[in-house]
Amino acid sequence: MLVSSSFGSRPILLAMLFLLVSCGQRRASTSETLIIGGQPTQAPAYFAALHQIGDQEPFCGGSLIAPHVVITAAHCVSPFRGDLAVWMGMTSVDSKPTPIQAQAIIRHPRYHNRKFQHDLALVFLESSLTTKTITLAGSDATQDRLRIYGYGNTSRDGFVYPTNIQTAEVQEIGTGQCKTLGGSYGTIIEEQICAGDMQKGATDSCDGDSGGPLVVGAQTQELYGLVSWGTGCGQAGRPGVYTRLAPYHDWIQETVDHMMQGDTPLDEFLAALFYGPLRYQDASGAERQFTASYQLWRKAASSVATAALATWEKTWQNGTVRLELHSRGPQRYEWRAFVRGEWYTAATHFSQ
Ligand code: 4AZ
Repeated sequence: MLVSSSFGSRPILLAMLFLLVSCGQRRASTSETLIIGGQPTQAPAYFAALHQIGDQEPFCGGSLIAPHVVITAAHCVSPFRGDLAVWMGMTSVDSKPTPIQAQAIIRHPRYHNRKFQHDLALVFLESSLTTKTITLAGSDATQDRLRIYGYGNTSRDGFVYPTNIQTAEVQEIGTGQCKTLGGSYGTIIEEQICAGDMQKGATDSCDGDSGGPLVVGAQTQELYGLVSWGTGCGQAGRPGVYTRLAPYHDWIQETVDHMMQGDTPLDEFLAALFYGPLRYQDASGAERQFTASYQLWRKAASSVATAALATWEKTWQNGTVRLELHSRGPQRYEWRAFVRGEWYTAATHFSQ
């Protein structure tokens, strides 16, 4: 997430960024300087390149922390892009492994999309992998030598995306010092890490590196943080901001355990499975879109007698989860869900 130094111009900057990214991508040629001060490398086995099925380019990074779980930034999956998949351990976009689809996604419940705080999410994969996972770092001491990996922008003042994954070393700047840098840095909390090269801005993460790993250790790497945001890229005195993982170890462990044991709270479970927008054509042919946010679950005796306007189905650990949209008069909808062997009624939000 790129943040401009002046708060007021942020939406304009983001809109411009979007336009530039969507129309102006070009690949780095070998003669150009790569990442912000990085170099091409072999992708670590745990590195996940997030992409939308059918796309040829990744838009974010992630890390495999369990055979079926990738951790990434919440802003990478917010708003949800439907049909998310990962390429594991991919070193070059010219040589892609088989994509693995995301089956469910859980964002941190306190993720704040304006302050970019609690910027983490768990992506549960359709098939579990035998690839090596990365363990979460135990240490919480300020780190001099940290390493980043990603397919993000390699240019300080334009948009140049590399064919080969890039890596660079960055240095941690204490949270207290980072807060004094002003602008958006004033919102930094202990659950975030500032890292970069304060003097020269020689190395940094940038747009497209988001969600990717910030690791500690040379021989055995451990996951210390996730690329989150920054004010520009590779500017002196403007470090990159990362989600610190140590404060979230319990949340990560519990969330993974609950999903695997099948006792995730119902509304959270449904939102995790139906993470993409639910599209439906109404009687007039207009497309409506429902978001994956469910509330007020009540047990229902059965499904309603009327035929559903639309149904969506997902499987999770051999069980089928079914969502039905029913009509209750003009512009009035009722949701029914079959989950863990019972029918429920629900309220959901819909847009457009
Ligand atoms: C981004 O937009 C982004 N310089 C990530 C990291 C940094 C800036 C922007 C840090 O994904």
